[in-house]
Amino acid sequence: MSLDPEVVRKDFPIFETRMRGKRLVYLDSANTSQKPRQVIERIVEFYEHENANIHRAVYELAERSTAAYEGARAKCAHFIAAPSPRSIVFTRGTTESINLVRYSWARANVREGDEVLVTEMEHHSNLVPWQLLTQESGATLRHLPVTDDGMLRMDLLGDYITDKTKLVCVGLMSNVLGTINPVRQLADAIHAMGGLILVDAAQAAPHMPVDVSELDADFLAFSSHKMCGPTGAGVLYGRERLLEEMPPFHGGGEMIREVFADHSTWNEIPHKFEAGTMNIAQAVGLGAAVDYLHSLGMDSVRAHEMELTAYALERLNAVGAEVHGPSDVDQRGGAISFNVADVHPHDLATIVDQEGVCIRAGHHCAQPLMRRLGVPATARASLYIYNTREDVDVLMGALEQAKGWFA
Ligand code: 7TS
Repeated sequence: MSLDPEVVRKDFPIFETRMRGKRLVYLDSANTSQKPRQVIERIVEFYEHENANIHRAVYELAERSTAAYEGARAKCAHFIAAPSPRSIVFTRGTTESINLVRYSWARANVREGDEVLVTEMEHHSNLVPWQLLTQESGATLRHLPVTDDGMLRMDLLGDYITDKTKLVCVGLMSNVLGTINPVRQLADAIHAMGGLILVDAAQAAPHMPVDVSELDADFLAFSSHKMCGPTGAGVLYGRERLLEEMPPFHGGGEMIREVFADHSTWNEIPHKFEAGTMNIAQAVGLGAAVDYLHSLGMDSVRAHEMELTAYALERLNAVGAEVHGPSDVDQRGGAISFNVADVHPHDLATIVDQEGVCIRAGHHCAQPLMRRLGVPATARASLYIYNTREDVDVLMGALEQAKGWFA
């Protein structure tokens, strides 16, 4: 089933809003996505008909809210082909999911002399927690280099994944380069050494089918707000065996089984990791976002983005932009970073905004990658299900204008 972005657009009320009197051209979905009516209405419905705290009361209303929340968990499990909802922990988002692994699994398992491997293209969310962990534990943090065209140096794997490596932390899709990384190959390499792999799927989960078994991921993180869902919700998938063994993250209500004056015992997974009152409505909204994406079909979502990315790359090359990352759409998603000679990315973003076009400019929370690319910042247009060729054309017209101003 192919996806018609003009039809999809009609599900998103924000596109009725005009920007400076013009059509809203939203090309910043790698940052956060827009929300379809189906998700917005589900959240309203929850607050109007189901709202109560979860897991703690016997009355009918609390049973409804608990069913909505746990139903969302089951949807998320299905979305990434996880074997059981028990392996799905709700968090605030990718950043919190990664920090959960840092504080819980990694603190208990990574010691002085061990190594943690990240890549040169990680988002700060999948880098800074590992800097903090290795500084604290005396372990060594290593960075798998990136080629000039934005691919991982897989030829160096033998040097970077050794019997000292306890954890590999890698993004499935880069938020800057769009690169889809060979995560399964990395998983096989680290598993052969007895270590684990954590996959940052913040950019992949919204844009392509993700299957934790196919990837052989030990941990996988994603955020609701980048995939049509509300802010304040996200997922950490973990293998059940690992989650069972791991110490808790936050302490408080709901994550306990029994509490004594001086010690406590823990609830079963995944509740052991969900302390206090969670973002219930947001999790329910994430469940609705999963339903929405399923109704489109993740294969169709990916196919649409490949087609539109190919078009955007062709047009960017034609206006003489320097595009970073792979040129083959089989190897990349629709987050497209570029520089236009002599025009600072922030100026570009400001000029295209005059035409109602939203793009991001800056370091995209990937400063080490900017240094590797040899640029202080890039402009980034990122595509999603509601973007059309017309959106790309408007951007290109605006870029031509910007070039003219600085010529
Ligand atoms: N990992 C990747 C690959 C990301 O792209 C982002 C957010 C995160 C982690 C953090 O996600 P959060 O939901 O916890 O904030 N990326 C971007 C971006 O590219 N522009 O703004 C945020």
